[in-house]
Amino acid sequence: MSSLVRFGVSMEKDLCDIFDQFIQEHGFNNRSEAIRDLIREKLSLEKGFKSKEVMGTVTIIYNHHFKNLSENLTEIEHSFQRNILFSNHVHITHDYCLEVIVVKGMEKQLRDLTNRIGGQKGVLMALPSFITADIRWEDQIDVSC
Ligand code: NI
Repeated sequence: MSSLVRFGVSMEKDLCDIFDQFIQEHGFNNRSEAIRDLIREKLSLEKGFKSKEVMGTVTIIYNHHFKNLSENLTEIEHSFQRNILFSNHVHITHDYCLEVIVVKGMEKQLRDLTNRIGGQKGVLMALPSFITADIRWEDQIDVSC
């Protein structure tokens, strides 16, 4: 077993309250155990897909009042214009926007796009949802009546 490393984590109180609730509901013994599990899950999701062509969506929620955020998002999306088929924007409240970006390309590139968007200040969520573009649906779904 490798040695343990300790580090501090800062987060907004609201988010921490929700996280504590999550810990309780999922039966974790403490925050460290929950964080380790979430990190493993996230890393295993990212592993092994990077050389595949996929398509799907990146759903983002952000507060458009953050300085330069709208301009930065537009800039990022333009730099991935070959991967973005279209996007849709809904103003969900006075402050928050929901955007669904339909994407296609190598999974690694689409993860980079997702991470760049998710790393912007004011972005609450950048949720990728991809499937392999060459999936044979008849193998996956029983279409007989
Ligand atoms: Ni909006």
